[in-house]
Amino acid sequence: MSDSSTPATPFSGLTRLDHVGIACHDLDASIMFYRKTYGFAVEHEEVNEEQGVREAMLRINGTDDGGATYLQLLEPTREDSPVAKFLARNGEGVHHVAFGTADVAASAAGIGDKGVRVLDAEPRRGTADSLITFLHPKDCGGVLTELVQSNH
Ligand code: CMX
Ligand code: CO
Repeated sequence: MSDSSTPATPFSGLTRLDHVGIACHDLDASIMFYRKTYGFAVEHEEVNEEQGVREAMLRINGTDDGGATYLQLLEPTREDSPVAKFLARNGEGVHHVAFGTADVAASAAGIGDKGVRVLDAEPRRGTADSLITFLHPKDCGGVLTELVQSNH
């Protein structure tokens, strides 16, 4: 039996669900839906020009490592951005899942060794100065997957 107070870290270094990313046309309307329907509050809002998004993080629950699990609502800021392309093709809905790690570069390197394409050679700046990278959805059963090293 493992000790439930010290969860084992899998070889990938991924230890929790950090967030589910949801593509939307209108960030404010989407925030309002989650507030009215579930009572979820925005913890953080920003524009990330590199990723081409205006976004809000809604905190759902805390986690064992002192981090938290969020919904990330994403509105595109330009037509050539990943989220704009996704919306044009699929409409609003779940865009990606993101797993938390204490070391995004190490996790990405290990996962890359399994034959999964890592989309960023170097981790990029994510929400609230986190470090992020993405795995190609075609190598992950159709799921765009993000790895996040949070800055807390
Ligand atoms: N989930 C699942 N599949 C997806 C997808 C997604 N979010 N986005 C694209 N795809 C699929 C498409 O359906 C398409 O499949 P088919 O070839 O079977 O038709 C294929 O991937 C290629 O799609 P595309 O529209 O031509 O898109 P690109 O190849 O130009 O880009 C991707 C796809 C994943 C490389 C790009 O979206 C990317 O780099 N994403 C990572 C960055 C990102 O998403 N940033 C926004 C979020 C920021 C944040 O979380 O903070
Ligand atoms: Co994300």
